[in-house]
Amino acid sequence: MPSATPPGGSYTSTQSVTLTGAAGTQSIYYTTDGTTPTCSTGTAYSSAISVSASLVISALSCYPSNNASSVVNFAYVITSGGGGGGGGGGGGGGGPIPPSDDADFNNDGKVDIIDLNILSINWGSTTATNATGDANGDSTVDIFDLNILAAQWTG
Ligand SMILES: [Ca+2]
Ligand SMILES: [Ca+2]
Repeated sequence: MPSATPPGGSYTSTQSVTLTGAAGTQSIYYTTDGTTPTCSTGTAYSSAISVSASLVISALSCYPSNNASSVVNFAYVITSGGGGGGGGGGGGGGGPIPPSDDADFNNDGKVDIIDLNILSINWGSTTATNATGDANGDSTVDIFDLNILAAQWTG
C-alpha cells in the first residue's frame, strides 16, 4: 500500500501530499471523489497532491503483472486556522439525544483524530452507522460526513 506524507489528519493550511509506494511499485492510482481507485481507474499519481479543503485520498499501489495492493484511505481535515473561540454553553438537560449531524463517532465528547480515523477506515461504506463514520445518518460514509466532521472538529 502507498504511504502519504504528511499523513492524514487535521491541518490548518493547504497541504502538499506526497504518495510513496513500497519497493517494486510500478504506479500509484488514487481518487479524491469517494470512488475506489483501481490500477486502471482513478488518477495516476505523478506529483504531489494539493489538499486545500477537507478530503479523503484513496490510493493503491500497482505492481507488475496486474498485481495491486489493497486500497488505503488518507483523510485530511483542513480547519480554518486560528480564530474560533468557544461556542456558547448550550442549554442543559435533556436526555442523550444525539444531534442530527454527529461526527463524534466514538462518543467521547470530542471530534478529533480518532473520529477521523474511524471515518477514514469506513470511507465509501454504504452500510455505516454513526459508530462507523456516518455523521448525517444516510448510511453512507462520504464527503458530507467529512465536512460535518471538519465543521465539528474540536481537536
Ligand atoms: Ca470522538
Ligand atoms: Ca453519511
